[in-house]
Amino acid sequence: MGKMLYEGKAKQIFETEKDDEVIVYYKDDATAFNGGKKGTIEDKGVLNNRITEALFTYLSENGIKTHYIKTLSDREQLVKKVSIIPLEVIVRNLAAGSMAKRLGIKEGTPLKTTIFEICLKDDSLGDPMINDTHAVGIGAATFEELREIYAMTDKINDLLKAYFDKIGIILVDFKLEFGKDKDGNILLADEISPDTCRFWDKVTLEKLDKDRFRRDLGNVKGAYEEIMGRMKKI
Ligand code: U5P
Repeated sequence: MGKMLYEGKAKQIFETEKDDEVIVYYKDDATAFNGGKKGTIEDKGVLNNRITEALFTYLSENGIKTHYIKTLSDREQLVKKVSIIPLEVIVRNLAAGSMAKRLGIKEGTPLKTTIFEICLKDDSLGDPMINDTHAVGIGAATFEELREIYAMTDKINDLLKAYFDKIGIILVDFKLEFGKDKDGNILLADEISPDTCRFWDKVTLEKLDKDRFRRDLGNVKGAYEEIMGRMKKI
């Protein structure tokens, strides 16, 4: 494998022989609360690699441009090299997590419209929430790029909600990241997995995502396996 270009909390990025492709390696490490809580979840890297593979393939079959090229092994994907737009785009279909807490709303409360939030990707600042004019003002993206990102995000939300509904899962909220390829095209990047989404069982409302780790609910690996197992039925 080539030189490691970057190491994040849950993934490592390696160079390849081609300068426009990189390898993503999925680790078992888990962090929460901006690194304040650390642990490992056995086989999480394998599960998130496979879950992301299936979801990025589904999204690209439905017209979403993504960085995903192919899966190389249980923990490795080949992806297009992009320059990451330093924003985390969060979609909320139901109130939960930080928004429920910040606004004093009970988790699970329906929302009158889908909520999009953007946060600046900066660990040292704890990924602060910003608005569109902050993002443009500090040079993180242009208004045109934000328009395209929101249009893609809206379509991704519709596709993912429909997908998970078929396997008895409510997509409560999730986080996306986007990057630009060498030609300036905006591509969906990073991962979509139980690390980056809240998944609740439609009937029991059981949490099947990283909140089991964040909140010490136990059976974290089992929840990720449950998501993978149901996805295999599609
Ligand atoms: N999220 C991430 N990474 C972050 C912050 C949030 O993937 O650094 C995801 C959570 O998994 C959740 C959604 O699905 O974004 C909203 O998180 P929160 O703002 O309620 O914590």
